[in-house]
Amino acid sequence: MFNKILIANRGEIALRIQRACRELGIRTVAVHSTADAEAMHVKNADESVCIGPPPSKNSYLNITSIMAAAEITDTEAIHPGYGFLSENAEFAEIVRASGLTFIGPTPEVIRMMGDKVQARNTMIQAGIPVVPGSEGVIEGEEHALRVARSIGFPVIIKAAGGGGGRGMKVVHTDAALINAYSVARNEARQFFSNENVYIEKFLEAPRHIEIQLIADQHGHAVHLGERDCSMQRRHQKILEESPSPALNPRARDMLGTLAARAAAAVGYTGVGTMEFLMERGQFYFIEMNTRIQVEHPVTEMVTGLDLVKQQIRVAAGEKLPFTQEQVEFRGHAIECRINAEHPETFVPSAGTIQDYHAPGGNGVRVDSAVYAGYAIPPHYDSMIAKLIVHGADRHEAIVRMRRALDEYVINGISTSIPLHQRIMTDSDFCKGHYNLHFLERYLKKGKGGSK
Ligand code: MV4
Repeated sequence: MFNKILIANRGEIALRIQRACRELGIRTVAVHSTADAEAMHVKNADESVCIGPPPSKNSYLNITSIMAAAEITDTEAIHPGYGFLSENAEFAEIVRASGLTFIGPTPEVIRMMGDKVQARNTMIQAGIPVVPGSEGVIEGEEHALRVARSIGFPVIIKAAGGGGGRGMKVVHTDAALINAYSVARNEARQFFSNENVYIEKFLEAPRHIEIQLIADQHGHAVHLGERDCSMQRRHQKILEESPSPALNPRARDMLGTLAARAAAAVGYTGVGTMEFLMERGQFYFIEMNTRIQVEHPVTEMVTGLDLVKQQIRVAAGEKLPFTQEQVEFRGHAIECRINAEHPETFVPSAGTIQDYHAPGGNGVRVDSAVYAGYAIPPHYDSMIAKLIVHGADRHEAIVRMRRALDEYVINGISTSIPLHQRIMTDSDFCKGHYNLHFLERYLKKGKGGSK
C-alpha cells in the first residue's frame, strides 16, 4: 500500500479522498490555488503545496506544478478526483512515466474511452447494446445522409472528442442534417481539436441510467448496481438515486453482468461508470466515465462499500476482496447536489457563508468542504455540498430527504435547497415518473400545480 498520496483536486472530493486515505493509514498531500488557501482540503491535509493562481488552467490543471508538488513531497501516487485532470490520458501518462501511480485506469484505456467513436465500437465488440447509428466516423455529407435515412430521423450528431453533452446537434430533416454536419465539425475542431463526428438515432424521452463498476489488475471486474441520473438540467445532474425506479432486479443483474464482463474484456482497472440511455425497457450504451463520480455515495449507501478505499486498493495492486455474488444491495439512497446558486435562475451565487448547520441523524450523510465564515471563490464549480440519505425503501428515503433538507441551514448565499424541496414533494417524482426532460418542463410550468 502507498505511504503518501497527492490529491490533485479541491472541495468535497478532496476531503472525501483524504478521509479514505486516513482510514487506510496513508499520508495526504493537498495542492491548492491561491484562492483556496483557506479551504478545508488544505486544513485537513498532512501537507499542502500552493500550485498557482486562481484560474484552474494555472493551478488545478497545471500538470507541471502538480508534478513538481509530487516530487518535492515524495509522493507515491496521485488521485485526480473528478473533473480537472481526472480523464486526461496525457496526465496519467506523465504520472506513470515519472514512476508514480495514477489512481485510475491506464492512459490507454482513458484515451480509448475519451474517443466516443472508439468507445462505442469497443462496446459493440464486447456485446453491449448501443444506440443505432453510424459504424464509425462520418466520412462526408453523403455518408451522413445514408446513415440518417437508414436509422430514421430524428438523429443526433455527436463529436468523437466530446462527451457530457458538449458538441451535440439534433436534426429532423435532410436539409438540416447537411448544415448541422458542417457546423458540428467546425465546433468539434474548435472545442476538442478533433473534427470527427458520429451519428446516433435521437431518443426523445430516455432515462439516464449508469452502472458503477470496479475492476482490479488481476482480471476481476464486478458491478455495484445502477444509479438513475435522469434529473438533470443542461447536462448538469441535480440529484441521483439508486436503485432506479425504472429498473427491476433482473434487468439490473443482466445489464450489470454485461457491463462487468465488457470492463474485464477491455482490461479496465479501477472504478468506472458505463452510461446508458433507457427507453421502452431497452438499454443503449452512450459513454464510459473513467473516474470516480460525484454521485458515487449513493452506491456506497446501498452496497455498504467504500468506493474510494477500494479504488486506492486496486490501484496499489490488491485483489478485489469480494465477488459479484457477495455484493448485496440494501434499501434506497438519494443524493441532492447543493449548489451555491439561485434556485430559480440557476445563476451562481458566490459569497460568504454566514451560518452553517448540516443535517444529521439516521441514514443521513453530508459530503461538503464548506463551513461558517467560508468565502466561496468564484473561480470553480458551484456545487458546495452533497446531501445523501439512505432508507429502507424509496419512500423512506424521500421522507428522510425532506426532513434533512428542512434541517439544513446555509445563510449568506442562495442555494438549490428550495429546488430540491419542491422536487421531493412533486407527485410525479414521488411516483418515480421522470426522464431527462422532467426539469425543463417542470420549471417552465412554474409548477406548484400538477400535484
Ligand atoms: C443522446 C440523447 C438522445 N439520443 N443520445 C447528452 C450527454 C451525453 N452524455 C449524451 N447525451 C444525450 N445523448 C441519443 N442518441 C440525449 C442526451 C441527453 C442527455 C444524456 C444524459 C444526461 C442528460 C442528457 C440531457 C439531454 C440530452
